[in-house]
Amino acid sequence: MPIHNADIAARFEEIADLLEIQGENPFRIRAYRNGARTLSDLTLDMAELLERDKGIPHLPGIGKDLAAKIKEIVDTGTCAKLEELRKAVPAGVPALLKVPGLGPKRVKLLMAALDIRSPAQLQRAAREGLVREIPGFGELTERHIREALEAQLGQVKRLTLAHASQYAEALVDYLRQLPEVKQAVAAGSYRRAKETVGDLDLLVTTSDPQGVMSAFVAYDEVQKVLSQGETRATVILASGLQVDLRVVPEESFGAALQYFTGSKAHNIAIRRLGQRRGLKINEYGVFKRTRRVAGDSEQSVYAAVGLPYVEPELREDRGEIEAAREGHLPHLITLEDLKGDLHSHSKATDGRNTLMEMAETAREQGLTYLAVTEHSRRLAVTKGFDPARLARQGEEIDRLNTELKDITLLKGIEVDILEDGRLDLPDSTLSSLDLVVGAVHSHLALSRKKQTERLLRAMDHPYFSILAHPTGRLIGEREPCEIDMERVIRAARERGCFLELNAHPERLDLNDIYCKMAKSECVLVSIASDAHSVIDFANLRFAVGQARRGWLEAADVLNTRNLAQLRLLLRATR
Ligand code: DGT
Ligand code: CA
Ligand code: CA
Repeated sequence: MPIHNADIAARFEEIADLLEIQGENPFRIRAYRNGARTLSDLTLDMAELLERDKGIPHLPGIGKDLAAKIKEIVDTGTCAKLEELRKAVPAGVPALLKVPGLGPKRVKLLMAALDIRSPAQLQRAAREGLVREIPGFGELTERHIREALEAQLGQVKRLTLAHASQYAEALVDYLRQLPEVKQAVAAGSYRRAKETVGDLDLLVTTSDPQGVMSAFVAYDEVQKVLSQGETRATVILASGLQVDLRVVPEESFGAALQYFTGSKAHNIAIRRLGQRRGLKINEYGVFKRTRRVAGDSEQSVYAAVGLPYVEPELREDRGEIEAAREGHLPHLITLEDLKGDLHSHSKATDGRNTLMEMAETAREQGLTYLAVTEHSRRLAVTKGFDPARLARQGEEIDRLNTELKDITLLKGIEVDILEDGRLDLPDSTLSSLDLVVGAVHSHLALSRKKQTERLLRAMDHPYFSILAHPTGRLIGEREPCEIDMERVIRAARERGCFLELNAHPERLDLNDIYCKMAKSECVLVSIASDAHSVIDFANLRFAVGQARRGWLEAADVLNTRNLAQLRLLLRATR
């Protein structure tokens, strides 16, 4: 196996990580990291040099000691120092370092706080909610760790909500049209509108359980039947989605729906409330000793423990039970509350439809305004706008607005936020627009401090209105940028600008937790399609689902305002 510079650099990084976990001298740690960086930037191939007996040249950060180790690694694939360190730390710890998002600092904390020494132990702790309790970790970090581990250990393949919905809706429709089926619904994380779905949990009431079971496993898309009983079956669809189907008696439907909607944490809390009242709650009903006291509807289950109905999106044991008890449940936003959309693209840049087509489709979906926000020039691949093209589009929008009925196009831009927080277009250009949406598209890997300050500086511009897809994450593909979101949200409040919840199925950014954080700081959220074609407006419903998971009400969302109110709010940001 040929050893490349990148391999040597990786060994050095590993040495540095292990030294850091051992609490070694920071100076020595830095020496290995510097050496690794020099090697990765180098075009001279070390193995080749050594093979030709050239020796290792003088390089910044590579002294005698590291040069000897380079030779050792080229010759043997490893070095004594690394092997010694690997023996000195518990066997699972190097694997912990490979979990995305975990560096030596965090691994050290995990070892100290929870005595975690392997990915399997970490997974257990994350599932039990212990990781979030460690100072500096929190709920979101715990979730990222859990998801990274699941992906790494290859245990589940989670689909995005939008992706899952295509399969779920077709399958539920298929079941509903069977004559013997009374009710068919998808419960589980899907009903809670979680951004990714592990498997689908379907519930059916019927006069003929056997008939439903046979029809279910005979569904076109079923690729594999994992199990099939009298009232329960599990299959895998061609898409890879696993589906559990349960037939439940009608008098248990509410209890089953409540149980299988979850989340597990929410259910445990509800059951505990029941226990205090001497009630037993399970998927069959609510029981006092052996007598059924509730369970035909979900309302009846909640009523039995003294609570009003709790919307599925809230059922995560994140305070909804206390809120329900005190009568403070939010009145969640619905898709119909949206009056307009504040982020869209057209053919003029990287979209696929004309402004007219976009406007008419938006109107058909009940929207009364649509902001056109093309990319700015820095994003050359998208044919981003310079000031002249932006001005020309402005004239076109004026013309279209005289023709359009019941919908108004707003003049906007999705201006690129440069690495230092400046915007890609001058104030003189931005000042002519109705709104300015700012977005980060490059340098996503800046340090937390730099990335945060970059956003704060961008938001400080006098014409900045909305921060688009604030963390830059792509679900299952790209981790969110390192950002101090609390600071960003507080800055948005002080500055009087807004944050976006982008409806692109892989973005859904802000996520639920950050939406709730924004709400608690009274920062309005713009629920925006980021449509690049007329079909993308349909994604708004997934963003509304995420917003509901974030406890948002219509009043917490910017684009539930009518056009006149919106204009006032936008003007006030200046
Ligand atoms: P997923 O499929 O990973 O996206 O997430 P869920 O929430 O759909 O979880 P799943 O499919 O394992 O189970 C569906 C629901 O069934 C879950 O949300 C709550 C309920 N459930 C499952 N196992 C348990 C359990 O052990 N205890 C309780 N109380 N509820 C459970
Ligand atoms: Ca599920
Ligand atoms: Ca399941």
